Amino acid sequence: MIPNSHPRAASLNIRHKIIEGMHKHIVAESGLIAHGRGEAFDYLLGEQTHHFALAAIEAAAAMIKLSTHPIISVNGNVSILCPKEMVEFSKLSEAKLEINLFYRRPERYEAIKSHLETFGADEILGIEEDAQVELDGLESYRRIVDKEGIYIADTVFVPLEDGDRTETLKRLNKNVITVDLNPLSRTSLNADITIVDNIIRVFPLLQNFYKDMEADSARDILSKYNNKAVLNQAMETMSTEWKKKLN
Ligand code: PTJ
Repeated sequence: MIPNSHPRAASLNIRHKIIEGMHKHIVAESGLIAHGRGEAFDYLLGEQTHHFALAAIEAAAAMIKLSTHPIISVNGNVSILCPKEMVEFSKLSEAKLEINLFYRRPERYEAIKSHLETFGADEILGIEEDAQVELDGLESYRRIVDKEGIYIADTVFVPLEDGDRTETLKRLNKNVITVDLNPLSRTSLNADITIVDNIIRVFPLLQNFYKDMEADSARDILSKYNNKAVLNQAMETMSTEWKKKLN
């Protein structure tokens, strides 16, 4: 039990959610390690959403708004960290959810599906064996995708992703949006839009930008967006934010 008065209570409670998720087969064992790496970067960012992340979230809303077939790729960590907000955004934007796991085990697909259904998800792709096809040029299990989902998507939102699939999706000429606290990961470097922020803070902001955005302003926002500049600003912020603690 974590006392509410503990100065790190919020962060410790999230760790426990992730651990519980692993016991329920939603989160992969490696998901705990991935979470720890994310925590370290978030600490360097002062655990807050910065201006460069807001710019990327706004651009992501614009890209999804202008897409004809956007898909949200769902993994174990994201399912545990923000199921309600993700399902709400999927409904608002009509970007379908597709479960796509790096550590592919049938019981994880079932566990994630029923978990998301308790938060209101009604259509989840990636489950039906008959609908499965493979992406060329990718060896990991992430190559197995739904023929009604990622396979035909023009835009794929891949929060907390590994680099191989991001490179494959780009080779297949898809737009890639990611959320990754590590600005130097291969995914961050190769995505079209990299949101350097904790996924627990992203979906509500994405919803707000999305619901007030018209197609004309979406085009304007995307034409001005520069992902490399965003990554540079994230690195600069990580290398200066510590001064607030030490000085
Ligand atoms: O559920 P599965 O089987 O699909 O596996 C999911 C994980 C996350 C285990 C898998 O995709 C993986 O191993 O990912 P990586 O290569 O560790 O990359 C995850 C990235 O997400 C790292 O760069 C982390 O810094 C970042 N990250 C971790 N937690 C968060 C995060 N970024 C944003 N918000 C977080 N909460």
